[in-house]
Amino acid sequence: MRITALAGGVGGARFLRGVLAAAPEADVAVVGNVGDDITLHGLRVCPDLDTVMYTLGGGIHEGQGWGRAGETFSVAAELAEYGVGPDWFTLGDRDIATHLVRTQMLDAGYPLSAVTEALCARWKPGVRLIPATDDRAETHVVLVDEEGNRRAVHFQEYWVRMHAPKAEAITFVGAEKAQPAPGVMDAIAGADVVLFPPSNPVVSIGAILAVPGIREALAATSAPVVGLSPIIGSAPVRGMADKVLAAVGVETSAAAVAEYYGADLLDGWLIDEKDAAQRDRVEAAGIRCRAVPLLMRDLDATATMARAALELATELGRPDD
Ligand code: FO1
Repeated sequence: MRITALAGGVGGARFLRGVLAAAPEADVAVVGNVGDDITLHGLRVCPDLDTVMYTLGGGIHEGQGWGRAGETFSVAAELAEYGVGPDWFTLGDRDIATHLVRTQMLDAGYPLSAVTEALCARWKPGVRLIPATDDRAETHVVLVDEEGNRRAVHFQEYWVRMHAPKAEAITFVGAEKAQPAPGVMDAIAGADVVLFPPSNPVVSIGAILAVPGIREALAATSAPVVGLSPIIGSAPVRGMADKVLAAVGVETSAAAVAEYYGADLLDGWLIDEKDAAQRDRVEAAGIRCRAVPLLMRDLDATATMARAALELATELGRPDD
């Protein structure tokens, strides 16, 4: 079975571990978010691609869900001694090796998709990780800052330095000129099942959908597209989805996120049992809905979620349905 998943960072990567456990024989392609990418100290950092690569490759810092396990921070400490910032985004020594390899390959002219393939040759994540685009399409957040000035800040500054204050708008800078990376359209067209993991609908999945052609390919595919709500109750399981959903005028609820994606994209939607009362609203939007436990407490729970998503996809895929 060929599975294609659109994935952001921590939530997406953890869910993918469940997919691999639930369908060990499947051929899994992951279209990764590049909206979080940032250039720091001359190095290109791709947080969401690295989180998928490290998580599935066994190198992730489990507690954080990003960065390397067993990390040290000698370089960061030296940079601080030089007074070289930013002091709010710390790169670990091991992680810096990834950014050095990536940056020197990009500078040599390799596209990000080829760089990602080369990095994954070491980590062997067990999935084909493809960036949504080889072009730059960084997520910036429009807000009124501490001094009352309306300005756009890079997503990382919004999230890591400012701790996700009220956002007025989200922009994917340059996305309108970006092209899907080689392999992305084939991964969508050739999939038997497409999954939207419980990633951030706006700045992770949304940033991928902002690349022209990807949303259209998903709407056109005959494969069932099944998503899992990142919202349980009225709050995101992790991160700042509530803040960015508010910025795009969407209520923070499982049903509202399904409506945000729309029935042209989604065929099925898993919500947590706590939100079972919202099932009719999702079905009324033309999206098949099931209420199942959605907390990824451990690998077993995550594999069970993945199995539920694949079962719903199978049910949707049956022509008589
Ligand atoms: N998040 C933080 O809260 N503080 C950091 O200093 C930080 C550094 C960092 C370095 C590399 C990397 O891949 C991720 C890093 N993150 C950090 C997490 C990052 O903001 C998130 O992984 C995503 O961009 C949001 O999902």
